[in-house]
Amino acid sequence: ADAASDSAIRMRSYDLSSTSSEQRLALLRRPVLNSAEMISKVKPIVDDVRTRGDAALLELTAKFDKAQLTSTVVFPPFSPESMQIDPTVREAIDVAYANIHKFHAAQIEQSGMVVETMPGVVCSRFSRPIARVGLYVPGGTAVLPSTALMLGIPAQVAGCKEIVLATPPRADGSISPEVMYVAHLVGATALVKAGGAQAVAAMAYGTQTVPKVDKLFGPGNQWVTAAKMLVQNDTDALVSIDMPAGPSEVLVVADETCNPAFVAADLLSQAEHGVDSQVVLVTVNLSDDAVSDIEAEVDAQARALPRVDIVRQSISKSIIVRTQSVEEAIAFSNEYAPEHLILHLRNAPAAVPMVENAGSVFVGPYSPESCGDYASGTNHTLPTNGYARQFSGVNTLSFQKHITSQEVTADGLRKLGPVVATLADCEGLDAHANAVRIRLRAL
Ligand code: HSO
Ligand code: ZN
Repeated sequence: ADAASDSAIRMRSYDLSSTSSEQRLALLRRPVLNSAEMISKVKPIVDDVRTRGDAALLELTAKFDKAQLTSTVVFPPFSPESMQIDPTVREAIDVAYANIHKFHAAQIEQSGMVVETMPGVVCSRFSRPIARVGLYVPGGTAVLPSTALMLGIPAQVAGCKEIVLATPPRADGSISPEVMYVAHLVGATALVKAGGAQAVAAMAYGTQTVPKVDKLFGPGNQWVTAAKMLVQNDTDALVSIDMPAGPSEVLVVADETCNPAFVAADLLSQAEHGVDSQVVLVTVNLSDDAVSDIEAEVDAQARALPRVDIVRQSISKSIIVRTQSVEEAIAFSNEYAPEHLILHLRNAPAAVPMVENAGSVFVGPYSPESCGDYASGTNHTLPTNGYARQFSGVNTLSFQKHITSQEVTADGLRKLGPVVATLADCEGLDAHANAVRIRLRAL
């Protein structure tokens, strides 16, 4: 064995009580992503697809995905052969679909909101689906039918009319049958065999065959993320995005009641996503021996993983932060604002009310992140990079917008009109004042 595979697979350890405020900030930081540089790299690709459409898309797919296609888009109904999957996998997808559908259907507002702000002044708010949505399902080192479920189900539940799903094809030009099956379940109206920045550009601007969408969703590598940010800023594209995405993360809080093997397994499930995955363990009053037990489990379990080479790199960049209390641990977590927060605590539910910033929370020893990644019902498209401070994960509302409305009666205008006219006078906008006074005079 070479030196690299001999060395222990371990995280760096820090004691929060003896770290300076500067060090603490460093612990909270994610590795820098050079978004400006990435945007300049994806710009030529995006421009090429925008100007040359399908021809550019086919060339880029041949170049990056090694697939020689003659057409990029497949419309439903999808052929049964393209969706042929193992029956056990099909059943698992069906259970996941049912749970995710149930949780996201519950997020639909049953009735709009109606408020009479003054007698005769009725304000209301109601939701409408975003008509055309583009869902990006990454390919790369793993096939991700789960991401197709997480993006497709809320789009379906919200009632989006066009659901365009893009994913990179395999070298033989096909899409994994699991992703095809999910595309069928969620009612995708078009399937685009393209990946990366080129897929994002195709959906943002539309091509001869790819339908143009109003909002783009989904995780992706740096290229996909940069392309989403670029098209979002182009008023010609007139497209919005779900959230700024970065490498996936987990923060695990563990006290002396934790099972070290469970904690290690949770850390590794996130570490295997990619070499840039962020894994943080925050311990609460753990003895040196208890920390060593977790470290030994991480090392042993990691060595048995097929993706050990990825895990070795992500774990070596990950940290253990030692704290003295649950309050201190959750305060650190709130500052870090993790995408996933797992609580291995004596009384995990009692810690949930203290959580201020997190994408999704996993409460207690039998709630691994994997459940939320696949099938419990919650969404796995969550804010990373500290954006859990201000962003929610993808949910049914992400596929809707709200329209407000007001209806003012004559009596209502008698009361409200003078207020509006006064404010219009104050801003020197006479036409605004006139629109009210002309009516008040007619009353
Ligand atoms: N943990 C990932 C989602 C995922 N896991 C997909 C497995 N498949 C980011 O939240
Ligand atoms: Zn995962």
